[in-house]
Amino acid sequence: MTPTITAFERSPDRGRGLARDMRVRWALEEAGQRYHVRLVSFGAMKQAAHRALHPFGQIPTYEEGDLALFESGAIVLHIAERHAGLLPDDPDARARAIAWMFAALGTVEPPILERENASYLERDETWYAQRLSGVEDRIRDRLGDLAGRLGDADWLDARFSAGDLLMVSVLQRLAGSGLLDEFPNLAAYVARAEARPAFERAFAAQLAVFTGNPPPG
Ligand code: GTB
Repeated sequence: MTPTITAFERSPDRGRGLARDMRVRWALEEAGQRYHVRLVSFGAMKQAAHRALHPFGQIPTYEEGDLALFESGAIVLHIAERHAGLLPDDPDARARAIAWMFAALGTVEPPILERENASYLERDETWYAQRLSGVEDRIRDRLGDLAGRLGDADWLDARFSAGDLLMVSVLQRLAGSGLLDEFPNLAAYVARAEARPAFERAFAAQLAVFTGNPPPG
């Protein structure tokens, strides 16, 4: 059965791929799965019909037969568990890949989101510069540890996995901040992931929502 995901009808980033439907699209492309996309407006996201799928009135959601899921991490894990390509078969390697998924969402993403929220909501405060500097130092701590672990490797644990997919999705949110450039191996890691054909297909598909030029096929 072909799943249906939801995405913004109009994303504030205008197709830069920063909204969280992108990680789900990317996982589906890595898994070689076709999918439908239902675009939702900000108003519709808060209506009962969408809240039945997503208790917090957000995107992305994932529907497949009787199954309805929310939370991008849970959706990527579901796709990875049911299709080859995103989790290793070896049980220990699989557990480590899942640990990296949690690390991306639970350890690396929070200070990055804190920075984003501060820049949206607190930019005009007198103490903004000091707050930003503190948050950026916390991000640097995480990036430094991650860069140390990645070293010269291509991926976090031998082969590309859903752990890399989520970690890269999180790091991409630093685009334009200059923070990633302080860690050349992490910048190269993101670029390597973005060069994957599955990423390129997913990116083109989400961009097409804004340009009105659907990719062929
Ligand atoms: N933890 C949830 C998950 O991982 O799925 C978080 C879901 C979430 O934050 N969804 C956002 C949403 O629906 C879209 S992705 N927001 C609307 C609302 O809460 O009312 C966050 C996002 C939005 C826009 C950009 N952008 O334009 O750059 C980037 C990221």
